[in-house]
Amino acid sequence: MKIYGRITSSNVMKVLWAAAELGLEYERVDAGMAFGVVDTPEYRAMNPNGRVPTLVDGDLTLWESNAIVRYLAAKHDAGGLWPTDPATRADLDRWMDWQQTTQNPAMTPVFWGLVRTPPAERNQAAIDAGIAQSIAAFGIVNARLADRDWLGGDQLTMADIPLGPNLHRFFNLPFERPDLPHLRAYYDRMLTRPGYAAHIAAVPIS
Ligand SMILES: N[C@@H](CCC(=O)N[C@@H](CS)C(=O)NCC(=O)O)C(=O)O
Repeated sequence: MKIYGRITSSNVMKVLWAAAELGLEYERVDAGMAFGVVDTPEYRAMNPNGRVPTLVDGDLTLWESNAIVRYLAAKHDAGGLWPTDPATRADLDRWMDWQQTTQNPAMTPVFWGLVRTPPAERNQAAIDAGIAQSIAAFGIVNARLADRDWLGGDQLTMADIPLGPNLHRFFNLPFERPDLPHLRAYYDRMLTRPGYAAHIAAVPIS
């Protein structure tokens, strides 16, 4: 199995954490930003978006990080990370879609503004709007976690993995956050997972 993508990408981090939870062996190929690769015809043939991550597993070439997490969980841990009951799985799929369509777009201007833009060039209004939207989005997760340790209940599932990288950014970027005790306990729980510690918490936010 081959995973294309630089380790600083939040979307690559999801796949690396999932692979660690599943105990999978793979070769990782640096790609994206300073590494280039993503604009080559060979890479575009695998992933026409020119983005990372891309997974190659035998005859399957797959892009979209959450689809990759879902695939790996289904292939290697059906009944565990990937629940077999359709209603249970739909509940988790919903959180994964929400991460891509609601949570991540809120955090993107905050991350880009505070980490990848020099102070003199920052759009503070866009950063502030992103912070407000991120607090609102993570407030929804905080409420969900009032009676459970993980999004799906008392076990880590595939649905928790996509939130991992942005949760680390949320708690470590320099802005004011309200007290979100269930969310903070969730992040602390993630930090105890060796795959999260190695592939997300230990990687500089850059
Ligand atoms: N929806 C896609 C987004 C992929 C994406 O935008 N990846 C970013 C990194 S997080 C990227 O490729 N950036 C350009 C680059 O690294 O060259 C996914 O979840 O896989």
